[in-house]
Amino acid sequence: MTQTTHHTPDTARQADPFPVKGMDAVVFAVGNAKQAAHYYSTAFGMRLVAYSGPENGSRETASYVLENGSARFVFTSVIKPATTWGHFLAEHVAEHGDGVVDLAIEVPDARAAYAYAIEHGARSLAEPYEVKDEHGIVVLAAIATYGETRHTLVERTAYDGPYLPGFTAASPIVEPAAQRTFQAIDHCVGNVELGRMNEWVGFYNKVMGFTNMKEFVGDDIATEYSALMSKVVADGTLKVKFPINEPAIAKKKSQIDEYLEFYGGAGVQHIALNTNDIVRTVRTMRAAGVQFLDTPDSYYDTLGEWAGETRVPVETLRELKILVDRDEDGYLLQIFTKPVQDRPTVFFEMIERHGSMGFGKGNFKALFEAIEREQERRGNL
Ligand code: TYF
Ligand code: FE
Repeated sequence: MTQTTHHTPDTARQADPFPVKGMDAVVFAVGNAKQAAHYYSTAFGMRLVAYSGPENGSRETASYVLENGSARFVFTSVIKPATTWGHFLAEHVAEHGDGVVDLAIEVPDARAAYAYAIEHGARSLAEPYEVKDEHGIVVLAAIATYGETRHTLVERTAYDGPYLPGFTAASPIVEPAAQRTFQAIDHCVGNVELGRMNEWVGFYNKVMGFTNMKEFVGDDIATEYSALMSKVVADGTLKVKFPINEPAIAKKKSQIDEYLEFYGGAGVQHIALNTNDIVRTVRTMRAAGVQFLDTPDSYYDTLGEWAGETRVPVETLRELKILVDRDEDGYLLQIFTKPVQDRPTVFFEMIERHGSMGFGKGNFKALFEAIEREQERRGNL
């Protein structure tokens, strides 16, 4: 069953088969979580809120929990593998480099969500279990998605601690900026192997009852310039949005093929983060050394003709290389970082929405040309 969601459908509220509260966390397995926590504090403006490591009883792994508004990232690295989980994480980093192991979803009832998912064909990675400490109880379960990525289903209604039982509260690594650089996770994108996009879209349709959003990149755009196909699935309230990309056979080597080659298979490609002041966000992040994709001046010369007026003067957009897209619902401003590790794999998007619930389809040409310039510089085109 494939449905198309334009806005929140009325039917979704009546009988949501898989209710979600939102993204719980994006969990990264990295080679050096201590330094990653520093980068996401100083360059992305996040705040360290919780920690687990040898000092509080976790001898196998160290995990740093960073937040910005409702967005939560967890960086885990292995100190000394002892269990299956430690070995899995160590091998994950060896094979994929720094990357996302878990797109954790907060649900009101983890047992019910897990049961629904398994009934509808999900592969189990962890049956529902409880973890508890003095802050309360969290119920967790996990199912597999593309590549070696998982969705942990997190029920935290009986818990008031800093992240999960076993974690202790921690203070920011540096003095946090007065204003946030971003405040929520907008969407999490997966790259899957050639010809498997529809299979994974079907997975989310069946296993989570997610429906397809109207924006997609099909054959037409793919062969013209993008070298990828893309569809977006979302829960009925649009709090969790997962675009899925696959490579397309085009004139040039697909950026998705480059990712699959260097990541070693399917995985998370980019995380988009909501800001309500993208100009301030980009200035702050650039000043802290974050590198963004370039956009040629020609993009801004014709911008007014099709994008119309936005909150931000074109000259400021041009200065900072921010992209604009407009549809019947409104507009959005967006920009993409370069990959944030040496492998050309995971990157981030900053997005400021004004009505539009799209993903920047109008920018695909400019964006993909910018990505291809980078691919060429890396010798992968
Ligand atoms: O999430 C999206 O669909 C947009 C567009 O390699 C996009 O951010 C799609 C594929 C890609 C980069 C951006
Ligand atoms: Fe995106």
